[in-house]
Amino acid sequence: MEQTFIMIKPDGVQRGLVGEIIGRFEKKGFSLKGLKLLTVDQAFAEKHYADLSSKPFFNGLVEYIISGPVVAMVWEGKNVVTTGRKIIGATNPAESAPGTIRGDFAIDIGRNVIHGSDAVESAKKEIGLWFPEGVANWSSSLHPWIYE
Ligand code: 3AN
Repeated sequence: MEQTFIMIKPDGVQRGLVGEIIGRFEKKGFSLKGLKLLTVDQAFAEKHYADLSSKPFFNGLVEYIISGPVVAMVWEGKNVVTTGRKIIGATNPAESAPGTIRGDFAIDIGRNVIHGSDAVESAKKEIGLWFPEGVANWSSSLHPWIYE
């Protein structure tokens, strides 16, 4: 089954949005496979955002991500990468639809509360980076009530 990497950024943790965000993924029917709260250092943040290293906002982005603890998670389910991005909403909260996490809880692009992998391949890479110890192996007994 498909997995995605989801991270609640420091602003989401500081604002007390952890429960709200986890609840949205849980209520959708996705399964939580990995979960930890940690503060990352500059080298780790630069690795996570390596694809954006040439962007003018890169340094600010790294500063923001290392500014406090984040919640790193692995969620599993059918189409979880694409559907997870829909639950999160557009990168710029000014354009994220109401009902999405960023649409409901964010205003500025540089404080957009949450990260979600943008493709199955990047999800694999990010899960490997953030969870080198591996993730839990369990299957929800609710599957027959979620999947046909
Ligand atoms: P997403 O997080 O929606 O996949 P990316 O991968 O393009 O978006 O950008 C990663 C992060 O970089 C965003 N979540 C946001 O915090 C930051 N970012 C993207 N574009 C900008 C921008 N124009 N100005 C400031 N920060 C940005």
